[in-house]
Amino acid sequence: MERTFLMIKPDGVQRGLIGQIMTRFEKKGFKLVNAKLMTVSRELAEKHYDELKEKPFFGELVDFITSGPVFAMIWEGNNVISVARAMMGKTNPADAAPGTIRADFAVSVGMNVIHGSDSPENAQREIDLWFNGEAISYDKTIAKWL
Ligand code: DAT
Ligand code: MG
Repeated sequence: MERTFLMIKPDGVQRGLIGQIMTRFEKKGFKLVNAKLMTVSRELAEKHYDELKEKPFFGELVDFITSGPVFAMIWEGNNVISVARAMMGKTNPADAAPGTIRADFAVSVGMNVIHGSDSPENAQREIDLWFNGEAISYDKTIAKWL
């Protein structure tokens, strides 16, 4: 079963959006297999966003991600990587389709509330980086209805 790494960024935590965002993924039928509220070191933020280190906004991005606690999660389900990205909406909330998380909860590209892995390779890399690869395996009786 596919797994992805999702993270509610410091703006989402400060604005009290953790519950509403998690509810969307629960209602969709995805399974939560790990989660934690945590502060982020610069080292972790820089490793996480390593692909963007040459971008002009990299310093601001690391400042932002380390500015307050984030809520890190691993979710499991069919095609969860691409479906979670679709539920999040485009990177810039101004371009995100109505009904997506970024469209409904955010207005600026810098503070766009949520991160989600963009490929199977990055999902595995990010699950290893943030959770040391650890997730909870368990059955839900509802699974046969999904
Ligand atoms: P995504 O988060 O949709 O995967 P990304 O990986 O390209 O987008 O960029 C990571 C984060 O960096 C993004 O969520 C917000 C920030 N960012 C991206 N492009 C930006 C820009 N042009 N100006 C400021 N911040 C930007
Ligand atoms: Mg990305």
